[in-house]
Amino acid sequence: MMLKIVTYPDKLLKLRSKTVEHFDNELHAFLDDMFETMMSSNGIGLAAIQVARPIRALILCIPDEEGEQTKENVLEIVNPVIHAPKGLTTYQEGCLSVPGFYEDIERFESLTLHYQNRHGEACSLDASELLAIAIQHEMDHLEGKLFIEKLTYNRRKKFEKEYKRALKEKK
Ligand code: Y12
Ligand code: CO
Repeated sequence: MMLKIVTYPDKLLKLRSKTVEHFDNELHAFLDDMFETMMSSNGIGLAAIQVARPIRALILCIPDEEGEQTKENVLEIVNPVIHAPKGLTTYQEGCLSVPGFYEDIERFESLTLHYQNRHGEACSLDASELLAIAIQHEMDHLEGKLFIEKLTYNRRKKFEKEYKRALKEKK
């Protein structure tokens, strides 16, 4: 089932998401719906709060060398914790909840992630490049934070002006 994506400035996006405790069929169906929603929206990452559920779950589907995104490549990440972040890198980020806006954001270059899968099993992975960036972007959503909050004062002002204008034009 396709879910509705919450967009800025909806206050829901400011909520801190809660730990997932039940790894049941309802969670599995929700993760499947998140995947369908992300793929239909041309996204590579989606946090549960972006579809109005304040739980610590996110999905990622980083395109392979051919630029293909497949269900086999999807990472379902529940209750994640970052360990050993290293280095810094900058990437032009976008977000399905802030449509049409892209900005350079600085993140850690690599990290180890501890998390649970859809069955509640403990997992870990080492991430670098786009995967590491996407993990940090999506984990900020779990804290109620958006990438635009990392902009300098002047860039943020420019964003608010452009975004408001775009919203008006859409109406
Ligand atoms: C690097 C940087 C950021 C992330 C987080 C995940 N971000 C996305 O998946 C963004 C997707 C996105 C897709 C758009 O295209 C459509 O909506 C059709 C888009 O364009 C517009 O809204 C006009 C913007 C963002 C991971 C890795
Ligand atoms: Co986002």
